[in-house]
Amino acid sequence: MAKDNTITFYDLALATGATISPFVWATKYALKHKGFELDVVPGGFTGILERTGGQTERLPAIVDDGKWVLDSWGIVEYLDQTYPDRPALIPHESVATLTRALDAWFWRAAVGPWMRSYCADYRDQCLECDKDYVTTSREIMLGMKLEDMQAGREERLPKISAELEPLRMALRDSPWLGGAAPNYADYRVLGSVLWLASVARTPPLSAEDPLRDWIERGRDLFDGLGRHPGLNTLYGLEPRDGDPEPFMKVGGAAGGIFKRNTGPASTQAETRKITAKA
Ligand SMILES: N[C@@H](CCC(=O)N[C@@H](CS)C(=O)NCC(=O)O)C(=O)O
Repeated sequence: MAKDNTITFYDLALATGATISPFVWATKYALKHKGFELDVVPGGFTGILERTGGQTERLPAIVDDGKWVLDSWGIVEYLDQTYPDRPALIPHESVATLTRALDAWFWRAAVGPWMRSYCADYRDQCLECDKDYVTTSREIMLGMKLEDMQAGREERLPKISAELEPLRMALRDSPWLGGAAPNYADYRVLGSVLWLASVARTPPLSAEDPLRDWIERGRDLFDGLGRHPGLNTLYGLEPRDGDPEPFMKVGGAAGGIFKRNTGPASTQAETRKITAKA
């Protein structure tokens, strides 16, 4: 049991002191959701293995009263199993399955493309001692020089934003992905958004983006956990002529599951349109 209600948390941070990793951000939120205080062990990418006494090369990692727990998902499972009387992170097994699906989609649609659009910014904001390692490892990962990969992002950013419509639609009808209150699904996606805020030196989202409300409420949770002063501004993306709209106006894409069939009066207009003779 956590002594003094405190759990040791191995952070992964930038020179600004802001946490960088989506996994580490999500885990910070998970620990706070369970009501714990964090005893933060600071540090960047260099020397994780040494810092953790040989326990891990990857973060997050926590130590709960001497017990090491690794991996963001492993930590969430541990917290819910060990502290079942505290608010659940994954209140039902379906939330685990759906959260994995959501996270996989979000990485493919957004985190990957954003990484390719901000990889040099990412490196530039790292701790001095991390810069060589981050340059080399990320250039191998991305298969290109970071500056070359990042170039031309003005072209890509509005398209990435437009891909986020499924998330906007889900949050149109619910304050949180968890329903009336946030759960690990919210923290998982929010963790990636905060990673984005830690690296993005030019805004990835429009000022009017409907996601802004959910993001900002998420940042306010737990006494402003997501409001580190080192984070960059997320809003201010201005599409240029010919760019796609960075988000759809309300009602624009509210078909299928989002359009409730309450009888013919609710569908007549659409039926007429698709049965009209040319
Ligand atoms: N499956 C792991 C993935 C963790 C992970 O890949 N962490 C990255 C940070 S985003 C890391 O520690 N990287 C160390 C490095 O790049 O050397 C989890 O969910 O915790």
